[in-house]
Amino acid sequence: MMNVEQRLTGILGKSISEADDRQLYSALMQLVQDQAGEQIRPVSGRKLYYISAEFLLGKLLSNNLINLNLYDEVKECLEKSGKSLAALEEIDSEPSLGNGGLGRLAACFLDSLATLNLPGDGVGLLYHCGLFRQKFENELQHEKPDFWLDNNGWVKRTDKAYPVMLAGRQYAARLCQIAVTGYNGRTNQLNLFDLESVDEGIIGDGISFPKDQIEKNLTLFLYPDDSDDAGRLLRLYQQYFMVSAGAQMILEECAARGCNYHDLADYAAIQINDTHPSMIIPELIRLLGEKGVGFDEAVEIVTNTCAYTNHTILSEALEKWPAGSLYRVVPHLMPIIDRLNQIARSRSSDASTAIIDGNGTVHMAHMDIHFTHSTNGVAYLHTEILKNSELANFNRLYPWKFNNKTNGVTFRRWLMACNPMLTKEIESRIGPGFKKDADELKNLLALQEDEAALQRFADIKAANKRALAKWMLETQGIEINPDAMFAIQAKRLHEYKRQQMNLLFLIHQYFEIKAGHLPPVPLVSIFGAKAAPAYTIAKDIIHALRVLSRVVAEDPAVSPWMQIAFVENYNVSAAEKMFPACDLSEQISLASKEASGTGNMKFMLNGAVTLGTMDGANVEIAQQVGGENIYIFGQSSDQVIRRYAAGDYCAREWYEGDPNIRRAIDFLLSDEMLRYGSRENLERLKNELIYKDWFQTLPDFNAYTIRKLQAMTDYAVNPVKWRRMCLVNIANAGFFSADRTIAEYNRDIWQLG
Ligand code: 26V
Repeated sequence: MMNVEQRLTGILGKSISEADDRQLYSALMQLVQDQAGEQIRPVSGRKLYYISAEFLLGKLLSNNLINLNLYDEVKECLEKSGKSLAALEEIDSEPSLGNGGLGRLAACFLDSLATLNLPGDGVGLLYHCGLFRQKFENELQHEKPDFWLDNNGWVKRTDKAYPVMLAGRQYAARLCQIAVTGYNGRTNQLNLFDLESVDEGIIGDGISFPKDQIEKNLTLFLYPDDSDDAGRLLRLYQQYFMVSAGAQMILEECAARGCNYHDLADYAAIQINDTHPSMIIPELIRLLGEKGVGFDEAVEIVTNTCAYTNHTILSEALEKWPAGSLYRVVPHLMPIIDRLNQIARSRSSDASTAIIDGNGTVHMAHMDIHFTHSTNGVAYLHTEILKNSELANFNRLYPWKFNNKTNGVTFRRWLMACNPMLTKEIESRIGPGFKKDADELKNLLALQEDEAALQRFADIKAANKRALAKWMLETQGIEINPDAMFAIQAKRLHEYKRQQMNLLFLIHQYFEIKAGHLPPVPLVSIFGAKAAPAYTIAKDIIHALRVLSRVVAEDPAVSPWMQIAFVENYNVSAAEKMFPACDLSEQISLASKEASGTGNMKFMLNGAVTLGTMDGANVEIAQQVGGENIYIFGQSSDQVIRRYAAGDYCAREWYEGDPNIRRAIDFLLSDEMLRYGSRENLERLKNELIYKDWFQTLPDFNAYTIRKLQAMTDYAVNPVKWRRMCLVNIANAGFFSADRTIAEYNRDIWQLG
């Protein structure tokens, strides 16, 4: 067996010190791909196809090196020749094929499947530009295309293509693949389809482009703006392109392994990630029909093969399409969807469970629940809400289909790769077993009373905070105080996640500091968030935070006590710097609205304490660590659901009745804010908070403020207690390993291999 140095020089045709960084990067990629190729295993039995519109992979170089056990050797061998792995990681571009949690979850699942030696491929789309790159001009978000594909060698084009009919015309879906390595496991594939005639030259200002030229724009962007009809239609075209090519590929692979189509469910398990791939149900029925399988049998086969995961209860995010749009884009599917609707209606007289409602709207989630054998939510509370309120009518019809699979994250990326110091420290205390069996982290609990050990963990946190501060200065031009407490809220910008409540807290603190009521510790509030391009209020919230950041920074009475850093273009790479450096993890969604959250798990794993509502997986984090190791506040999901049902929430009463709230909201239009901010944006946000506040920020404001100040006090006056809380959080994070989640999916839904 050749060592890394011999293999690299073999590929390079020269010594490592003679090669430049680009050559080294390519050679390393070659080495990884060769090694990954050797871990490909033949499939016997059932194979999983995880079909998803998003896979938010993040950079792949270090991740693959870790999984293939090459990381340390490569790093050392490069350093010996005066080269740095970090410099090569800079060359690696981040595949930005996702928006947030849903896409990142899919990426974590692929990692765990390969690690657990399970045969499971991803199926999705190869977006040339993926999610937009965020730029700020005058503290306002602007969107720019991200040409990540241009210098990314991980994607391999194959010679396979599948014909797909869109609006009566045929297009070719080219299969491209990214190898997915497991940690000491097997190699699976991420199969991404691309339309080769896509033309990046049609991109105009920002991320604008003509929405009606399918042949040029189909796989250009992730989630093209769906604020108008043309954008929505394009999304439908994308979805069908993905599922039709995917379904053909799945049938072809299964047939090659001996499947006669009648026994498809013995060869394939298909997991439908949210409703974006739901059309795979009628498409498979159609294709099975072409193979000679009768309609009723095809319906049964597809039901047994497919399972559906729901990721949100927000009604605006539950996909519904006008039947007219489907007739236009996929006329050949509509007769099948009509028949499925008839079957659905024959199973229940309850019109609310129909696939096509009285207005001719097609409800994708309804089709999923009727015609798959499993519907799961992504955290305990979320699944309970699905069963008891949002989908109660379906739960009465098919109680056996509903199940919970609490989300998890891969510890390879979110601990080992992003926090090497902590990983090493854990390993020195409890051995390396936790890398494969996350539950072993529990052994850290033995260190709870060991003050020297607690100090060591605190030193690592401090070093990670200094590293983040350095990165902030170098890449964002923001200087932050590494000795302050770091509170981080990093996630997509959405009103239900309530970044605006954090904003109101910060304004409140600004007033308190100016009045001489100094906090127990200086606080650095760090944000990372992109807003959907057409989501006006979300952009207004970002604007207000960025403007406030400047107001605070230039006030010498305030800036020693608080700083606000809003990171530009938050993505996986930025996240990897932020999670290890966090003291307080902000998980402050309105209870009942965040299906799970996964950032909450990553912060916990890296030794942050959660400040959160009893929402999503926060509920289970609280259960794991115990109430004394988490800061919980706010209304319960039951209270929120009752308040919505009663329809009696009036934001204005809170604004008028609470002087602190009024002072904070009024400040949005103060001279200080208007100095840097835009009146139009700030005024719109102010009015939204007073007259709508759809996600009940104001009723939770005081509880949030009190809990956050309590956390700051504990941090400042009782460091040993604080450090113990951090340790208890790390020690109890094992439950949130995606390995556990995937093992449960496999046990209850897939039964692979
Ligand atoms: C999508 C949209 C699109 C239209 C505008 C409003 C809106 C609001 C939310 C969404 C989210 C779609 C589904 C999603 O990303 N869900 C997230 O899935 C994560 C993985 O299960 C979970 O941790 C997050 O709580 C959940 O929000």
